[in-house]
Amino acid sequence: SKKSLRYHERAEIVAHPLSKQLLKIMDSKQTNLAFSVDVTKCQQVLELVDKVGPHVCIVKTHVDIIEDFNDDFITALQKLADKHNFLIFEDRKFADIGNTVKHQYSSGVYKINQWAHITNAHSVPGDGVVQGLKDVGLPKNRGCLLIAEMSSTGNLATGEYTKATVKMAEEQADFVIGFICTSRLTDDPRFLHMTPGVQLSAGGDSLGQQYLTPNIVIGDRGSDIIIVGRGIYKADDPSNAAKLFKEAGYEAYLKQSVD
Ligand code: S5P
Repeated sequence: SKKSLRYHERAEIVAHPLSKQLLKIMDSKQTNLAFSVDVTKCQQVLELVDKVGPHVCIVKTHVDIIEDFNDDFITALQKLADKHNFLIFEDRKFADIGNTVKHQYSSGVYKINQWAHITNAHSVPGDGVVQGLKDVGLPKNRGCLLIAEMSSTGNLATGEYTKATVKMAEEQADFVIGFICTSRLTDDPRFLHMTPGVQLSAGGDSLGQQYLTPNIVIGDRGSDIIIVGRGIYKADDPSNAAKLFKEAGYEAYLKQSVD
């Protein structure tokens, strides 16, 4: 298992203001939990986020699954982000040429760069995808995660692809703040590692998702942030479930970090 710096120490080292802000939130709220609120009605999203907000550093959205999406929803989500002190991450997984993703990020119905602190992209198009997003993201102090690995069975983001993705991030570290991954990929403390596919016991779903526990992800695999969807929003008591994930993730962090 790999040792890492404490959040407050990393907050001093990182250059991107968003990474600094995120690490400070993680330090003060004692959480490395990101909540993936994958439900399909605005009201459901907002109610869940208000309950779970005290326990998380990030709320991750898939706005394109929301049936009654409207601009008031974004205003309400931003209010909750202020109230509970978390960042908003739109899990858009951009994967086209630079010129196209630039418009997908800033135009259309969702105008993601106007409200999402963080978004993410596949590295498969080459670094033009980052350049395009950066054009309209950096002026708003946004940050991007590159998808270096995936949690699903049979995925192709492995080996040389993962390595090339890390290199792409290193070359554009003014905008790329970290990775979606299943384990730590670099010891460079600037990069935040975020791992989906997390439940309180290992397993999977019927569509290829694979689950690891907070202790394995943070403790053994050296990731920084656990991303949890169904483990929280399908629970009878989402707030209590989030509290359990928060405690498990934070305990694993304390065990593997150096003071
Ligand atoms: O490789 C990945 C990358 C992502 S961002 N595997 C994933 O599962 N995700 C996302 O994490 C996925 O789109 C979903 O929003 C969340 C996992 O949800 P859960 O319900 O399985 O915890």
